[in-house]
Amino acid sequence: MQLLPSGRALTAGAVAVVTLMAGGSAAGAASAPVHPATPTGTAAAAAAPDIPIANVKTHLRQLQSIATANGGNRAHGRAGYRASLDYMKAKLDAAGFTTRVQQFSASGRTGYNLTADWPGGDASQIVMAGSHLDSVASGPGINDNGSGSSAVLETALAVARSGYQPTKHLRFAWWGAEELGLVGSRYYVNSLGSAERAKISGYLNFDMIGSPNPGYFVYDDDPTIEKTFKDYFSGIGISTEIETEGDGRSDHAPFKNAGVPVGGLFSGADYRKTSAQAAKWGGTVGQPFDRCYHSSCDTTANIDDTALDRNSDAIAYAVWELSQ
Ligand code: DTR
Ligand code: CA
Ligand code: ZN
Ligand code: ZN
Repeated sequence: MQLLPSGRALTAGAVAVVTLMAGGSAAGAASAPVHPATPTGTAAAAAAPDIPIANVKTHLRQLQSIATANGGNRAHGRAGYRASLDYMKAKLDAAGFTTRVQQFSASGRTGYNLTADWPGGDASQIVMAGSHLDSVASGPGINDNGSGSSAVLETALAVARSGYQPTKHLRFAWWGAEELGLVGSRYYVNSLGSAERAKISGYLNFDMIGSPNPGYFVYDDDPTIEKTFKDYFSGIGISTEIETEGDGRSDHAPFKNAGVPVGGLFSGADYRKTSAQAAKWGGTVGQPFDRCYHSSCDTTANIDDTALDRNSDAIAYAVWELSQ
């Protein structure tokens, strides 16, 4: 497998594309055997780009500033939530996405979902990646769930930067009122109708992916999605565990209940890390994966950069792999 200067591996097909574009012959330039494109010019698999952790952390700092300027939180129905959504939407509009804001009511307050469609791809095969954007009222919610929201945003921006034209259609989403009980995502799924729901070939959920004492958990729902994530992590030498507590605990649940294949990643919340887990992942035995879960200390200091980086790159890998 050929490596780019960045050290990232290229799939054999992508090597063929790079080699051909450089004027070399697909067969002659790569160390691994490369299957030259067929005469019909079948598109080679595109390799996901590295997601710059610096960019993800810039989004986290913005969300922190928004919370600080709005009573210390980004909760449903509060100014900090809408300001968080406006930040995300502005980035996506500038990058060429078709964005939509969906309004709903919960607990007597107005809530909002944000979706961003990347133009092109087969509209009957929609790959979705999403995360909840709201925090609890007691804090800024930087790990829960600024981490997922920022990583999904940066993956969407990487799609735009690379000019990726997948076979399937890409839609990214940021949900409101998850902390009230998956309200925004459930409202979205229910509002789709059965014909639209049937077009969603998979929904990938990211809720807490930068925990300070991190674990590497993969949702055990759709086997193809699960394998995609596990393949990524085994490729970088990180062992994973199945997320067994996740059923019903985040925004993949309404999609799963509607028959949509789902998957996702999780770095842990208030459960404590075992010695066996610390042996493979490092960190602190007996401490929670995130001791600031649902607390005011869930700030930009409550993030493990390595976990956030690895999970962000895994998101990009899965979005590219599942949309080819
Ligand atoms: N309920 C989520 C956090 C959470 C707890 N367990 C899991 C498992 C899988 C995904 C998310 C979670 C929240 O507080 O937002
Ligand atoms: Ca990265
Ligand atoms: Zn939460
Ligand atoms: Zn959450």
